[in-house]
Parts: sequence; C-alpha cells; structure tokens
Amino acid sequence: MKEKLLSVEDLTIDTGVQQMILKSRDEGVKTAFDRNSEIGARCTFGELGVCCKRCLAGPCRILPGGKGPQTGVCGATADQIVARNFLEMVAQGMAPHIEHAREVALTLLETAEGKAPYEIKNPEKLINIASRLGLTVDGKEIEEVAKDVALKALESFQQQYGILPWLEMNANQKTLARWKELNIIPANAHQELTVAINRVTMGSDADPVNLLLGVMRLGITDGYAGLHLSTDLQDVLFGTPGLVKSKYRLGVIKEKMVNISVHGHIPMLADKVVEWAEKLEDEAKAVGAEGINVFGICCSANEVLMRKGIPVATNFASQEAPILTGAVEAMAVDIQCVMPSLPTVSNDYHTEVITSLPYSKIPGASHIEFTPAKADEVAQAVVRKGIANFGKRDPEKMQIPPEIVDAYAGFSTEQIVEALKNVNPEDPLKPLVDNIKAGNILGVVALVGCTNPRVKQDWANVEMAKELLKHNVMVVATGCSAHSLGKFGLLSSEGLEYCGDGLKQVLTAVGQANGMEALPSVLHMGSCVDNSRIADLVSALADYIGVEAKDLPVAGSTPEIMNPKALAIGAYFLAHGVDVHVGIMPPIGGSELVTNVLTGSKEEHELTTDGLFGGKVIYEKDPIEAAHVVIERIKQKRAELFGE
Ligand code: XCC
Ligand code: SF4
Repeated sequence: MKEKLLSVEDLTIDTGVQQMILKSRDEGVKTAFDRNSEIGARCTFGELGVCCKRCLAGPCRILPGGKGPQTGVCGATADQIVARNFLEMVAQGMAPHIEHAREVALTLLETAEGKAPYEIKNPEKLINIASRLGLTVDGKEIEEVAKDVALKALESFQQQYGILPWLEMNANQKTLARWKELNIIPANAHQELTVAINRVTMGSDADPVNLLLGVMRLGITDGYAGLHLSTDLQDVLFGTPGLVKSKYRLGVIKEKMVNISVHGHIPMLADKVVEWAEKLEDEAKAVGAEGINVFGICCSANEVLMRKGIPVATNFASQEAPILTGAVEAMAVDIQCVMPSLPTVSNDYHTEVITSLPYSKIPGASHIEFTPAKADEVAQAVVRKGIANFGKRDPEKMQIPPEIVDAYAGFSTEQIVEALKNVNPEDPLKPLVDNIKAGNILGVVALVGCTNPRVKQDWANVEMAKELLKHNVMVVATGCSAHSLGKFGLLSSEGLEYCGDGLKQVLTAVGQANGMEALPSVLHMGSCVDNSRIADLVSALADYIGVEAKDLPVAGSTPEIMNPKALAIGAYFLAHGVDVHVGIMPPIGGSELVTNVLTGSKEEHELTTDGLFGGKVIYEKDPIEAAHVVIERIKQKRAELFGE
C-alpha cells in the first residue's frame, strides 16, 4: 500500500500538515489525504450525475456517450436524472443552513425568556432588525424585542403564503420583481425543503429546466432563511465582529497548555467553551499546565476568530492533523464537516473527541448533550475533560509543527463601513465606489468554501487569490477558504506584495486612515453563513450605484469546493446574477442541457442562468486559468456598467 501513497508535497502546501501526514504514516494512522488516494478514481456514473436511486425499480444508470440504455426503467433521461440529482444535492446543502438558523433563533427566544445563559450583546442591531421587520420597538424592553424578532424568525419555517421575512427586508426590489416573474419566491424554508424532495421523487417533476429554477429557489431560501438569518441573530447574541488580530497554522497549539479545539459550525457551544476556558484557567494550572488554549477548526473557528480573535489551527481537509500533534486534550464538535474518522484517529492519541448534539454522534467519541439552556454546564464539562486529559499525554508522540502566521479578521460589513468612514465620514462608500470606477479596483471576488482532499490543500485557494490580487481584484473571503489564505499571510498586510499597484494603494490608504500600516490583502468576512455579509456589501454597492448585484463587476469563487452547502451558497449567488467559479465540477456533466443552462453564456445558448439571472457557473480546475476567466467576465461587466 505504502508505495501508492502520494508525496506530501502533492497533498498540501501547508508544511505543518505535511509533517503530520508523514507522522501519521510512521505511526500507522490513516488520514483523509491517504484515504483519498485509496479511494482512487471516482465512479464515472456518480461523477456525471447519471446514477438514479430514486426508487426500488432502480438503481438505473445511463451509459455516457450514447451507448447502451439511455433511459431508466421509468423512462427518465440523463437530463432528467442529472437535474433531479442536482436539485437534491442543493437541497441537502441548504438544510444545514436553515437548521443552523432555526437553532440560533430558538437560542435567541430562550435567551429572551431568560431560559438560556446568553446575553443580547448587540441591542442596536436587534432594534435595527426589528424595525426593518416592521415590528414595534418603542416602549419595549430589549428582551421583548428579542422575543418578537425570534418569533418572526421562526415564521420563516411555517408561513404558508407570501414571502420569507428575511428576504422581504433585504432584497433589491428589481431583483425581487424578476424572481416573482419566474415564480421562485420562497415563503418558508421547511416547505421549500419538503417541496424540493417531493419534486425529485420518482414520477414527479421531470422538466430539467423547471428543476433548475427550483435550484435557484433553494439558493434564495438558503441565502435569506439560512445565511442572513443566522448571521443577524448571531450578531445579536454574540456581537457583531470588529477588527481582531489572531494567528494561523498548527503552531497555535501550545506545548505547555491544555489545548482544546472547537470544530463544527453553530457558535453556541464554541462561544461558551472560550468563555469557560478563561474562567477555569486556575484548574488547568493546578494540573501543571500554563493555562488553557482554545483554537478552532472549520467554521466554528471562524465564529470565535471573528468575534474573539481565537486562533485557527487548520481547515477541513486536515482536521485530523491537530490530533496527530499529540498535544490536543479535547476536541468539542457540533455538526457539519466533522469527519467521522476523528475518534478513530484519536484512538492512538490522548485526544478526547466530544460530540454535543443528539442528532450528530460518532462512535468512539464522548457525548455531552448540548442544549442552549445547559450551555454553561456543557462548556464547563468540555473544558474540565480537557484539563483531566492533560496528564495523559505521551511525550514520545508529541510533535507540534512550529509555523505560525499572523492574520487579521473581523471584517463584518459594519466593520468595513466603519473603516471607510475614517476615510470619508459623510459618504463612506464613495471612496470604494470611486476606486472601482477608476479601475484601481477592477472588481470584487468572494473566495469562499472548503478544502477538499481531492485538491492539493490550500493551493488552489491561495493561487486563485494571488492571481486576482495581482490584477487589482479586491478579494474578500469566508469559510475554510479564508483559512487557507490566513495560513499563507494573505489576511495580513504581508499579502500586499501580491497586489497590483491600484489595489495596494487603496488598501494602504484605508489602512492608514485606520491607524494600520495597511489593510490586509484579503478581508476575512467570517464563516460560511457569513456569506450573507458579502451579499450585504455587494447590495450596498449596488444600491449606491443604483443598479442590481448582477450588474456589478463581482464574482464568487470556490476553488476547493467540498460540501454541498457551498453549492447552495453558489445557487444563492447565481440567483443574484453573480458568477460562481468552481474548481471541482459538481455532478452535472452527464447532461448537456443542465451543463449548458448553468455554465453557458447568454450569447451561446438561449436559456441559461446567465440569460435569466445574469450570472453563470464557471468550471476551471486550474486556479490561474480560473482567475483569468473570472477577470474577463469582470471586465465585461465593467464595460456594460461604466461603458468602458
Ligand atoms: Fe465545511 Fe464551514 Fe466547507 Fe469548511 S467551508 S469545509 S462547508 S467548514 Ni463552509
Ligand atoms: Fe430508475 Fe426511474 Fe426509479 Fe430512477 S426513478 S431508479 S430512473 S426507475
């Protein structure tokens, strides 16, 4: 087996992770990188999306290239099978976001009712949201307002007619009118999900184009009932992020401290673990540690990085690496992107993996059940388990890669506007828009999404960012993609060396107006649900110029996409007419029709998302090539907007 393994330089550009992969091989432990090699070439039918398992008459699969059967038993064609599979995959990507939102809404409700130990950290934002929702705020206690907002949010899950409240309060009127014409306005997130699953069942919706409109509808639902709702209510409960300085890479794990990792997505537990790690510091000292060090992985990391400056060890693909350092006492996980391999890997080390949700358990992990009401108890128990495990380290197995990189984060839309106010207090967006018009900033690209063991880790994300920066494209980032950039200095002014002159000038001028040497080369805007912040920024720019998002020289890019959640976010961008670059092709290649609708430009095909919405999917594996395709589209949009 060993000779088939790839060299670590081909697997990741993170040298610390390279060391940990070598260590895992020495110790006979398997990581995602080596499991990926073992899996080898992927099933062609699966990759093309032409395998249908919708009923027990199947599974049916269509042989590519016109040879062999071209329909399933029921007569379903490749176009129909691919479109149904894709809709289902996007629904699967949306469900986690709307569950996330629902749990945050319930936490706000319980907090307002005094049943959960959280505070309303940002009452101004709460009042602003309440007013925009049309709720009365005058003469009400803040808890009452919180309760009203939480109940209104929960309506997103039951209202039978009309329009999603978070969509109504945020959307651009022209965009909304277009969506109305296409009949893709969602009323309630749960209904959208059940309707989506209903329409893809055996013998239901068989019109590929109608199914793809369904994908857009899910994208809209994901963005407003999932992302926006989550971010808004999390800001209310945990505070709106502002500029923070932090650190990246495995070197954030501290040899002499009790190391506890938070991992997953929903910030309720992660935030409390950070709080209790501070409060229980003395107990750690009593067992001989210098203190307690909390660090993050994946989007839990983003939540506590953005608000509290907590350092980040790594992102999705290398989430097993911290365990391999032999210096992590506990890993508290909630849900999504948590590899079921973690307890298996930790069998050989002293790390205790702790699951926390009743619907997300892993054999071999400890389980402490989290509810918002029990948040303090659970977080204390997690921290105490970490402290208790400190003495169980095996010094022979300890190896912490020393590299550590400085990074800035916390760029919420509010923080960005604040920074711009220090340049132009009366009209903060003016300098940004002026620089876009003048071409000092060619456009804006949101670098989002994951890392994926199928792509050399961090490489595509980093190369894409550098190439864009070089051509004066402003880059904002979220998710694991932001972590990739953080690990390689792009979230600090160190990254300015990669920027073209125009962009460099702008970042330096705005930075200096804010008492910094310069802004970081890439602005970290948060977790994956915080793609709503990017949408807010884009909407603000569009409103300022008096156009729609689709008219702006902006795009999204997810070079190392892994989770279908990123497809749902992609559909959200697309519905707004924003191009989406993917570095890995979603399973649609088995249908020319579906591929054309999503990736064709309006000049090439009559019916495309480009024609209907103004944005398309760009598939390109090579990040440098991809950057250039995106730049060309940005130039096209500039030409139409500014008559260049
Ligand atoms: Fe998961 Fe959010 Fe992707 Fe990272 S970026 S692998 S979805 S943790 Ni969201
Ligand atoms: Fe086969 Fe049709 Fe059943 Fe799919 S729905 S498995 S194509 S019979």
